Amino acid sequence: MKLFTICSYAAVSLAPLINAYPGMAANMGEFHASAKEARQDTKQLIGDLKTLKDSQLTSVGKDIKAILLNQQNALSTVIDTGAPAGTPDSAACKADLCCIWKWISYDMTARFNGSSGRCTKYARAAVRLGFHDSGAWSTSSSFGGADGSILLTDEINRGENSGLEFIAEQMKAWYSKYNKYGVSMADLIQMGANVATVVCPLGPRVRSFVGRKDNAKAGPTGLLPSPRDSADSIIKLFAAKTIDPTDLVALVGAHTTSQQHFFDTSRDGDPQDSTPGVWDVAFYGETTTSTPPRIIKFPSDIALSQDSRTSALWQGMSVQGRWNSDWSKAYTRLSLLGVNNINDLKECTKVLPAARTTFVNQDQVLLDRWLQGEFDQLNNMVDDAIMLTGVISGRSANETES
Ligand code: HEM
Ligand SMILES: *[C@@H]1O[C@H](CO)[C@@H](O)[C@H](O)[C@H]1NC(C)=O
Ligand SMILES: CC(=O)N[C@H]1CO[C@H](CO)[C@@H](O)[C@@H]1O
Repeated sequence: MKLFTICSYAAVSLAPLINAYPGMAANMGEFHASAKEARQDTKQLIGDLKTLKDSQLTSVGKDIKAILLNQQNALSTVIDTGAPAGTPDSAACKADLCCIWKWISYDMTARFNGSSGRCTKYARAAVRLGFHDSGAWSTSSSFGGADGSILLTDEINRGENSGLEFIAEQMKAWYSKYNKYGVSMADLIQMGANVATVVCPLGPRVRSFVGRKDNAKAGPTGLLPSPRDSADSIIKLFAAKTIDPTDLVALVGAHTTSQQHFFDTSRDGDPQDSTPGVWDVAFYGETTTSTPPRIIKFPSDIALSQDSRTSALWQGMSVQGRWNSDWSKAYTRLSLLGVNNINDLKECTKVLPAARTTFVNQDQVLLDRWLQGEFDQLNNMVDDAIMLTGVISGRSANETES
């Protein structure tokens, strides 16, 4: 039988970058450029934190306020590696708020982790779903945001949500399983995004809060971006959600994991950078340089990489530790849009799996050929092992008898 031989390893490590961030000499140029940009940003408070006095804040309220004001990041290594306190129906589990979330985290992790070591299409779609639920909100909305409405109403059928159907079905199945334990759809969606992010190799482990309220009313329309929008309209659209250029540039970096299906239906499965399913920073650099033919770049991403308000930030974000830290703050804000009980939320970060700070891409040789346009049949198999003997049999010089 012909077997594919692994003859090239692309290894990346996050750890040295974290140690180097933010002030080490090598990164100083980029850091200063973006720090200057960042000073022009105005960090706004949202929800109940806009009116509560410091003396009224809970410890979660204080931490979220500091994250929103850019005074601390939202990364955490706090982890509970033990088994849950009991089965979901047990008294022990009911007595421990995060117990049910531990079970949910197990279910989600199994769904989000691909056998290639990359994260699956469910993981990527879960991150996008988190954005599309909370993003249906602006400062002039009296409803909407991270309220579960994308799945509790027919919001999911809006054109901008194409491609989210399968994660919608999965999330509704989890809701049916866990809502009886008091879990809201809004929290399930946002926890889903945070589990997905950290299951993607190199992804940040973002502090995760629960206690959002569901809303059975569809969110306001016209508040999600199109890939053909100009940089100016996207910057303004996000500004109206209190998301400044730094947060915006960090958030669109999620396209590093992406494989599009509907932007160009004739190229189903084509990725937005050379490493789909990996939470690396390749996307930022590759958006501005020439890349293999299978990679599709959204015009909106190119526009943001070039606009005078975002181009220096785009360059600065291409340092893994910087991006993960900025992502954690930006996503915390995004995940709380429209939430008016932030001070009453509870923290269950400890249920998230451990971050994976290194990734060895064992099938890079085959991936590289796929990126050049070979092996269409792999488009929807990149998540799972791409080392498929049948697919490449007889076609590759990089084979060996075994
Ligand atoms: C700035 C404006 C944005 C535009 C115009 C945009 C547009 C798009 C488009 C067109 C797709 C491909 C959908 C498909 O054809 O299947 C996509 C995928 C994706 N987007 Fe965005 N997006 C934006 C911002 C964001 C943000 C803020 C996030 C997360 C916080 C995000 C997360 C994702 C993810 C994870 C995918 C991959 C989904 C998959 O692989 O199935 N995007 N986006
Ligand atoms: C995901 O799978 C990889 C192996 O492919 C494994 O090393 C990793 O620990 C798994 N991640 C989680 C969170 O279970
Ligand atoms: C046809 C092909 O993909 N050949 C590659 C085999 O592997 C060597 C070393 O990894 C590459 O240099 C060839 O391009």
